[in-house]
Formats: sequence, structure tokens, C-alpha cells
Amino acid sequence: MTTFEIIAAKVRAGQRITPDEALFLFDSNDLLAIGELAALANARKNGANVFFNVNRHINPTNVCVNRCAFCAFSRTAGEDGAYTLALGEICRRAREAEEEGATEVHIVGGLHPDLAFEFYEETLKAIRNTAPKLHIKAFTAVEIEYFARISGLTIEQVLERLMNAGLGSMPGGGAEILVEEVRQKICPEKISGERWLEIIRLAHLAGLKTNATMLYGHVEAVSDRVAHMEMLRTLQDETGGFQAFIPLAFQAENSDLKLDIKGTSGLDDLKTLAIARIFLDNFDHIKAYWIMLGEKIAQVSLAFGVNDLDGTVVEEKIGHDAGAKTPQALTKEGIIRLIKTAGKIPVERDTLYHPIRSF
Ligand code: V47
Ligand code: SF4
Repeated sequence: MTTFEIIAAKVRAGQRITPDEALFLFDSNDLLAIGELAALANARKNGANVFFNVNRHINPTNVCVNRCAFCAFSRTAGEDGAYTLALGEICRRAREAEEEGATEVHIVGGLHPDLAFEFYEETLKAIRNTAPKLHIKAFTAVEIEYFARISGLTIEQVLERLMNAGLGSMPGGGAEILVEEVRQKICPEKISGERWLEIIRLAHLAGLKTNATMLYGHVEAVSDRVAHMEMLRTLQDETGGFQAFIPLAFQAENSDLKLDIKGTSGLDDLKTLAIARIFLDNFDHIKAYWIMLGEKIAQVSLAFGVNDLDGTVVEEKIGHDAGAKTPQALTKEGIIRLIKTAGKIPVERDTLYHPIRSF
């Protein structure tokens, strides 16, 4: 049997593939054969259902002490374009989201040098009071670690206090590429990959569900992507706390990370999503984040193993500050149309993947 036939036989039998086999797939350009296997692996888990949610992103501040090389969103305090939203404005946006039918707010921001931990705790409490029906998905592992540092609390204490204030789950940002050598090139000031995994482990043990992202298409090798996914798969075996894996296509335009390539190719996007679906056999959901991929690739990815199109988003800053050409928001109707015209069944979900309604 050829290597591909061995991999195909494993996927058909519901068996796990090895990192070397994932690498073999990355080195192959037979996109349709890889996609077919990914579609099979996905159909087994999710049938023809494709999830989306009605949500709104709020980024309370873009002031950040880290200044990762790839990030065009962050500013140094006092720099042109630096902003911090008042608590009232955060609540106004949350209330507006709830009134417009959102079930989730997604809150992440920079590591502000002057805001105290209590500000974040108060933010959660204020949102819970003004928009009690919203699930609050907030703060990456990077922010949680920063809160522990500025407050002198342990990670466990930070998580407990935030959960008491209304934190419902955590997004998957800050993972980038977990391999240390790559982190030194793209985000030397950010917590290590090992620390990211440790914070997420503690969050899972505290009872929080999280996602996991992977920023790809910059200086990393495909072997780094495989190593990244392998670390996530191992942690997922231990905790089962990850919901979705979300590959984030690097937006190069306004980034300080100057590369010869200008963003990822459609082939690379689809191959990465498909291989993730095949390799991460213990993740229920692979999410195509249309903001970074474009609506068309995101739609096509539904035939390549993807079963989640994220949400309506409403106002996106991180990808758009970096030059993303996608719209700021999709309407619920727009997402439903993308899914239906791909021949799939749109299912609105809540943050924890309970179905709300099929269309
Ligand atoms: O961690 C920053 C990435 C992430 C760029 O969990 C960039 O449901 C591309 O994590 N090009 C934040 N990406 C966004 C994020 C996310 C988004 C949607 C859903 C969920 C979820 C999580 O954005 C950062 C970083 O990896 N990012 N700059 C850029 N130039
Ligand atoms: Fe700060 Fe996050 Fe941007 Fe890095 S990616 S500079 S930690 S906001």
C-alpha cells in the first residue's frame, strides 16, 4: 500500500493518524483526496449539519505591552490610534447585541499596562447585569496569565473570580504556533507555548470550555503546524475541554512581520483545515473563521471537513487592522445562505454547541 492508502485506510477505520502521516499530507498537493478523507471524518461526527452562532466581538482596548510582530491591532499607550473603551460603552454594545438576537459576546483585548484586574472582573459583572442572556466568552490564556501577574493571584484564583463574575468560556487565541523557536520570531514577549497549554489545562480543570487557534502562513514550517496540533491533541486526550480548532490565516498587509509572501493561498487554507479535521480526531469541531479566510474559501471549506462558520461578529478589529478585505459582519441570513448553497444544513448554536434552531 502507498502511504496515502495507509492513511486513508486508517481514517476510514476511525483510527488516529501519526504526526509523520499528517506531514505527508501537507507535502501532498492532492487536495481533493485529502478533502474527501476530511469530509468523511467530519460527516461521521456532524453529518450534514454546519454550525454558526450569532455573536458580537468587543475588544475593550488595543493597548498592549507585548507588541507581537504579526499584530497590527495593538498600540503602545499614548500612540496614535490607541483606545480603551469605557465600561458604559462595552455594556452598550453588549446590550445592543442581546437586543439584536446575539447569544454570545466574544471579548479579547491587549495587555493594558495600567488597568487593574478588577476592571476585567467589573466588566464581566456589568455585562451580566445589562445583558443577562448573553454567554460571555472572554480572555485568551495570554490575558489570564497577565491578570495573574498584575494581581498577584494564582491562575486558579483568577479563573475562579472571573467565573464568579460571569465568565462562561474562553476563546482560543494566543496559541499562534506553540513551538518555541517560531514564537521567538513572531511573538518573543508572549508567554511560551508550554505556559499557554498549562493555563488552558487549568481552565479546563476549572470547568471552562475553550477553543484552540493556530496562526499559520508566516515563518512557520508545516512541521511546526503538525507539532502544534500534536500538542493540542495530547492535551485534549487529557482534559476533553477543547470545543473547536480554528486555523487563522495570517493577514500580512499591515503587519510588521515583513515576508516575501503576501498571505496564504486558497490551496494551503483548504489543506490546513482538512488535515486538521483528519489529525485532530478528538476535537468535535473545526471552525473556518471567514474573517481571515474570506467568505468564498470559508464556504468551500464546508466540503473539506469544516463544520462551523463562527458567527456574525459585527465589528472585527484584529484581522481588519492587519488588512483583511472581508466585511466587518455577516448577517445571520448571509451565513445561512453560505451554508445552504453549499448543500449543508445551517444550525444556529449557542457557545457550548447546543443547537438552537436548524434552517
Ligand atoms: O491570537 C493577530 C490572531 C487571534 C493577526 O475562539 C491574526 O472562537 C491573522 O483568537 N492575521 C485572536 N490573525 C482571534 C482569535 C479568535 C477569532 C475568532 C474566534 C475565536 C474563538 C478566536 O488573532 C490572535 C492571533 O493569533 N491574529 N494578528 C493577523 N495579522
Ligand atoms: Fe498584544 Fe495579543 Fe496583539 Fe500580541 S497578539 S500584541 S498579545 S494584542
